Amino acid sequence: MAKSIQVEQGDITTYQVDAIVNAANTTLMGGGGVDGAIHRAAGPALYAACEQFHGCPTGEARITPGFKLPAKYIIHTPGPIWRGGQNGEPELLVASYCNSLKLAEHYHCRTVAFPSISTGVYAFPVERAAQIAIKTIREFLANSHWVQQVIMVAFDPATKAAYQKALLT
Ligand code: AR6
Repeated sequence: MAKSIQVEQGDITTYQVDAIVNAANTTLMGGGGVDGAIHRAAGPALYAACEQFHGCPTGEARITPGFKLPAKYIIHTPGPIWRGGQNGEPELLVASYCNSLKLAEHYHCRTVAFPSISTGVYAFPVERAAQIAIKTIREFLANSHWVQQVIMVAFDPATKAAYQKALLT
């Protein structure tokens, strides 16, 4: 199977892939946005599994089962909070994508779905985030063994357009 990056609009909690990524916070104990949607859909066992980690630093990633989700695994990564762009935000966003993909590779995942990390509550400008995400995923796929297909799942048309544009550059 050829490696690919796809951009789609949808609800990431419905994706039947090996792993979906959660745009979490450093407590890993749930929140709003996509994090809230994933916790609601996966059920309370996810909360109990996340408790064991005692949090996660920004840019790192942790893995749990998917529980009630169609996805086999959930990879949780706290992306950076945008504070003007001079505080390491781009590098931390690269780290979130990279460390999530490394975990997916380690767990032999072939298909991985990402939400638009940090561009909701965390206010990272979406055009810039999309360029960073696509570049990081491309570089990772060039050397991956297990990971074959990465799907960027946008929740709204403007986010989808930003990732489609990044895919063409
Ligand atoms: N499927 C795909 N994308 C979604 C879904 C969904 N079901 N729901 C929302 N999005 P955000 P962040 C999109 O705010 O900026 C949480 O409270 C959303 O429209 O979820 O990384 C955490 O606990 C946006 O495009 O994540 C943290 O405290 C994108 O997902 C904080 O928010 C990311 O928006 C993390 O903020």
